[in-house]
Amino acid sequence: MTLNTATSNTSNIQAIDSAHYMHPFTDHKSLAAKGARVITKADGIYIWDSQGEKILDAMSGLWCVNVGYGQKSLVEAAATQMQELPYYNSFFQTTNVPAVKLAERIVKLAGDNYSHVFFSSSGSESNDTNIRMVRHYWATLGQPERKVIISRNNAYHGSTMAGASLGGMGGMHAQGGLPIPDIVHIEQPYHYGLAPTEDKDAFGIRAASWLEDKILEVGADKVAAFIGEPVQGAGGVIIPPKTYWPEIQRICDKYGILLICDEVICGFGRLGKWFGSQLLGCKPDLMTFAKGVTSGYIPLGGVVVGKRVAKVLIEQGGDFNHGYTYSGHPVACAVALANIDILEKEGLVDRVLNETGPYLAQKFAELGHHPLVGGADTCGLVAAFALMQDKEHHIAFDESLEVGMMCRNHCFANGLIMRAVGDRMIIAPPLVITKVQIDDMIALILKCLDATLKELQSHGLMGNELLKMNAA
Ligand code: PXG
Repeated sequence: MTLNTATSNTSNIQAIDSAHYMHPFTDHKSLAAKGARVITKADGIYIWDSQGEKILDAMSGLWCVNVGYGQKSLVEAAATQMQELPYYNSFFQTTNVPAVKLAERIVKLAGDNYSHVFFSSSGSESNDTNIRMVRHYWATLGQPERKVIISRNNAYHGSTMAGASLGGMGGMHAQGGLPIPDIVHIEQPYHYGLAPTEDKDAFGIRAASWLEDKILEVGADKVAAFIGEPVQGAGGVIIPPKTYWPEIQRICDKYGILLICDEVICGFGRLGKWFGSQLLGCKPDLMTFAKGVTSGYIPLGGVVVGKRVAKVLIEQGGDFNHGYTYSGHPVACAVALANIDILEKEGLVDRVLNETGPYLAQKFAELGHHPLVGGADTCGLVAAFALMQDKEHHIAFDESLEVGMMCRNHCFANGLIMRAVGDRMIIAPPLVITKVQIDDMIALILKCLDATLKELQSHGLMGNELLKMNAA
């Protein structure tokens, strides 16, 4: 049976899927009951399922297909490289041309502060690398007790033991005895959720001050690094006030602790700059990347290493006993080079900054007039809003109603991929999206919001009805 399946084969694929394929982050009992949607092809910003349904992929796969689907030059780059040198490692004093070229190119995009790149195959692995690297850095400098890494609630830094520990997802910590030692968390800078009436800039400074509080609580001489996503992605697209990151930088500098920005989502143009930190006003010592570096066409990740860290590791660190079979994989690096070619030639990063990003911001501001929509906000081509039961009085829905899921199901049924994180609805469309396609996407979002509103009203769950129900 081929996977380019005809409609009649869908139920067969679903049966085999549920018999043999264990999916990530999935409740298999409920999936088996309805059957997985089988995605068979893709082009531009659209994917198709095995029933022939065309779906607007407003999540770029899983925040990664930055140049959109169907880019032939990426396929050609992979095929050519596979024929020439499909694999070789970089362990035993060897290297390969695509990895060298890509390291040089990423350092240039990152800017003056950086000199090296360490490659992995995913964001999770890269964050494992970060932990090993910062602890080795401090040990090399004669301060091995500087081990603690400070992260944030609801952060997402991957799903390995270290990645999930750095992350701040309660559901992940609850399984497998996490977090591992010496990782602590502070609250996220979620203005709309935590302090909607407070001045935004003042809140940004206050949220950053939680880092200083934690450093003092742990002891500055024990803190190795702070890690954060410039804009939190999987945690619900939390866009910090503009005062936040410069203040985080100031605090890290004050105590000499390393700053790690996890750019797995924000990197490679998502926010309108090559890296999110370039937009939001900080200069991390280490930057995690993955996803957009190859637009998801092939797995690749890594860490951009700042001069401060690289100098110590290279001049004094000796052997860094760490690396992966696929570090600097020639095929993945060749695809990344072709991907960066497209981003550059089509001017996609500037387009996000100057054209599609501002246009999306304007459209999301308009969405804010919908009765369900609270706190609509965008940054480049990530955007989110909260579904609110009574937005005038800032009353959220009861969590047990799973209103986000309700809305997401309407999206699914109407040919739109939009994610729900609790009651926050989030998008991150491919960077090739045009203004006309943004209009189409907004029209679909509105349709799904109206359908959600109707469903809520039909259950008497809007406005005063719900308040009455809660009081009863
Ligand atoms: N850091 C960040 C900021 C991420 O978003 C990772 C690290 C881990 O990357 P890998 O390649 O190991 O998956 C990610 C991944 C979601 C979702 O629910 C988001 C991610 C992965 C899975 C689900 O939005 N981001």
